[in-house]
Amino acid sequence: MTTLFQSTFVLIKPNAIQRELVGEIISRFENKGLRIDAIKMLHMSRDLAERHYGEHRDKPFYNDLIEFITSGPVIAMVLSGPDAIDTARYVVGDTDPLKAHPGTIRGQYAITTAKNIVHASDCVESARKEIARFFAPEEVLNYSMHCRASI
Ligand code: FUP
Repeated sequence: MTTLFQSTFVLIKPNAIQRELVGEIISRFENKGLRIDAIKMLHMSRDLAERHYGEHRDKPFYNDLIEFITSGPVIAMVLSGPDAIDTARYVVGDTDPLKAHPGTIRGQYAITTAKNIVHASDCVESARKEIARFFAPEEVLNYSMHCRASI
């Protein structure tokens, strides 16, 4: 299979910040070999939350999802590397923490789907849209990791 150098979008959700898991979560991605190209802390507005989760607007969990994601600060990141989209999803684990492997972020730290600690883009098109939704082009840096053989 061809390896593509990609960028993906990751969001650390409010409960992860409340539980002081930010360093641990970022380390998981760094240790895997993904590069941080952009990072910021923000409190999502209702409007931004509704745009981010627009595809779920007809689902029964939608209102709770919007309430939760706007309940406190989040950390938004752009990560890049070989097959970054699938790689980040692999590090994150299944949407349902009951199905997520214990070595994944959700497998280790989440107990409900509703508060599953972290979001990562699921495809190239979502990654492109989500990066653009949270970051201006000049906020996303492209640089080389001189010391790292794996990238
Ligand atoms: P994912 O791409 O893994 O974040 O999963 P989805 O896009 O399917 O879901 C987005 C968010 O909706 C989840 F992170 C949590 C919420 N959700 C629920 O609360 N209940 C569900 O049954 C499914 C999703």
